[in-house]
Amino acid sequence: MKIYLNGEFVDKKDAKVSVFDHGFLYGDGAFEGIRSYDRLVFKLQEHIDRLYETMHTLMITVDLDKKQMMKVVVNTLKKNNLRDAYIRVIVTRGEGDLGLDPKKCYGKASVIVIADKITLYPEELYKKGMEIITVPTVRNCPEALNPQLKSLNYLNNILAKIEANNSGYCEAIMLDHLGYVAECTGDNIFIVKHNILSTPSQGRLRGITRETVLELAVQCKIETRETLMTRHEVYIADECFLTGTAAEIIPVVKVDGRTIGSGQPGPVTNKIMKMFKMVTRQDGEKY
Ligand code: PXG
Repeated sequence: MKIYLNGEFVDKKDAKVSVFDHGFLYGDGAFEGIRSYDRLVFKLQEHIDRLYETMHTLMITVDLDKKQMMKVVVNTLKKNNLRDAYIRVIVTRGEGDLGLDPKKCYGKASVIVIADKITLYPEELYKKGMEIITVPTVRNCPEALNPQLKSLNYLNNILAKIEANNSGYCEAIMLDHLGYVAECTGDNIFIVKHNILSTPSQGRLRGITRETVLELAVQCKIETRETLMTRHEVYIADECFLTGTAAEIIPVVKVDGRTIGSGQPGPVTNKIMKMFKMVTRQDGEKY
């Protein structure tokens, strides 16, 4: 495996960053998770745009412009000869002293691109649907650490994941600081009620898979809403599913012990899953 590290491709065993890198010391950095299907990188421009938006707010600059960054992603895939891949782009603040002050970082921002495979949930759950719970850890409030930032500081989500794991579940709903449904630990959430597809309007990452699903729904004339969502609305939904680059689209059939709809993946979920599979193999940056 060849990893892109600050301008060169190195072997996995040599892909190392300094212990003084503030990405390591403080989670001070940004990242993206991208997928490619059949030698097409899906929504590459959108992922790179979001990466640069996170970097803009974190005030991290890199030597590469967006076009060059996209080229690095494509070259990493070519170098590793991967047809279908999960790509992780990481930008850290770079090396500094032991204080948290970014002003004292003397190093350049580090840019790392890894192309590998990923499976988040067991394959059978994509057919049967999964059971999830709501966990006590609340999603970061926007005034503290905005969930729109895809930063290297993911402890909020990791704490929620630990709570899910401790209760025997592999995914969990996180509420926002007001008690509304925000998202899951690494996925956005959708519900279907009376053929209307809804997803939380706030407190969550603006997921690129989420945006794609909203577009696909419009294409097949399904009404969509971005709205405040309560747990009650999830419990009484006809269908529920989660979306994310790593997870793709996965049906949910039980939430906090309440069966959702028929207890099986519903027709809207199945339709959106089918369309997503098609679009990911048709659109994208060829390599
Ligand atoms: N919400 C959060 C909090 C995420 O981290 C998504 C939604 C989905 O966004 P996209 O743009 O991918 O549709 C994400 C991204 C993991 C893992 O191991 C998950 C993500 C990122 C990194 C790791 O579960 N999901």
